[in-house]
Amino acid sequence: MTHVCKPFSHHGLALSASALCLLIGTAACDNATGTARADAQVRDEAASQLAEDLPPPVTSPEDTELARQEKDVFEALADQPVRLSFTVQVQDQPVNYQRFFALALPGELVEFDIEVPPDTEQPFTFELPDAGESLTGEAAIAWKAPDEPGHYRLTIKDPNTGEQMEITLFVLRPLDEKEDGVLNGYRIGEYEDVPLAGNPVYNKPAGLVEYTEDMEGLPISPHFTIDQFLCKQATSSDVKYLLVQPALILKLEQLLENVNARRGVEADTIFIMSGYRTPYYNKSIGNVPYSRHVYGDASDIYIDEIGNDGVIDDLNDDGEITRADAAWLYDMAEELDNTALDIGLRQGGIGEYGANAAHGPFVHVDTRGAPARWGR
Ligand SMILES: [Ca+2]
Ligand SMILES: [Ca+2]
Repeated sequence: MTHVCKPFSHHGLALSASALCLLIGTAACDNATGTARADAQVRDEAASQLAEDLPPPVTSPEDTELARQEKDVFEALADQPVRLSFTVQVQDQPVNYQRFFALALPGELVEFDIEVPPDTEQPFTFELPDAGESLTGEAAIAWKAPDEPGHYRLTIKDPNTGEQMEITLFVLRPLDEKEDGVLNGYRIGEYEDVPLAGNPVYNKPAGLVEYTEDMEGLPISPHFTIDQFLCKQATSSDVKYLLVQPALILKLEQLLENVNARRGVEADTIFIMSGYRTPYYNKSIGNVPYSRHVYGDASDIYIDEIGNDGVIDDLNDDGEITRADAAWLYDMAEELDNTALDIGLRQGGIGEYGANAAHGPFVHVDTRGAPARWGR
């Protein structure tokens, strides 16, 4: 096995590769065919075919209650700094948020590389309370994920500034434990065996995050919690499964920051009307099989800070709640997507949706890896 740890070069410390590794293996949408049109925004025919197709669930009183609960969670977190002065490459994605997350299969090595700021004197430390271990003197670790699916905490501390990054590692439940479309009593359905057009972003996921009730309100980033992305399907199972990709959360955090800066307000989160969908649920609402929602990198969203009333706010300040408010959010998402590659984010799809009997105006945002536009 090749270790992926890298030498800590910042202070010229010559630690061996093995000393740098920490291995704790045993521890601890609207119908696009009706509304989308081929215009300059639709990059190509393939992109338009990938438009998400079905309306999400009705906005319900439960959604409104959920929004209120989320508000409480984020108000409790509001005193903490959102961004740190150091960046960590978490599974090759740059992260400088005070809390974030990573996904791994049981036993998988997960890489964390600190981009140590210049003039750093004392070495960073890594603490793993679930494993009862702590290491100093490294700028990179490869963490061997525990064998048991669940969530584990890693803290990366900068003793020079007192700053720290909390990372939740979700050890996934392998999808091959699924029997007859059901995993631990929760219906998943069937993923497509063959990726669309051979594109690996449509590969069947290897595992899913195991969600239990004690994880309610568990933050995965400064402004999002894991339960915001749960599938809306009805179930009697105590255990649920979902997938939420770090690339999507990085993009939504940046979008929220941009929206707040533009509006001069501090919305605590973005309302996630629909995040993960099991293939079973996705099929039941008649959506296209290769929806990005089943791969965990799509979200149907709106900003609902004012009133938390389950409806998009008057983002364009014209005194009305209309599709123009979704258009305002679409423009913000597009502006971000157009510069995504420059700031370490993944490009993806954006769709605009007006209100109908089932839902208010919203925008679809995903991180499929290439631009796609629809809905206008
Ligand atoms: Ca509202
Ligand atoms: Ca408006």
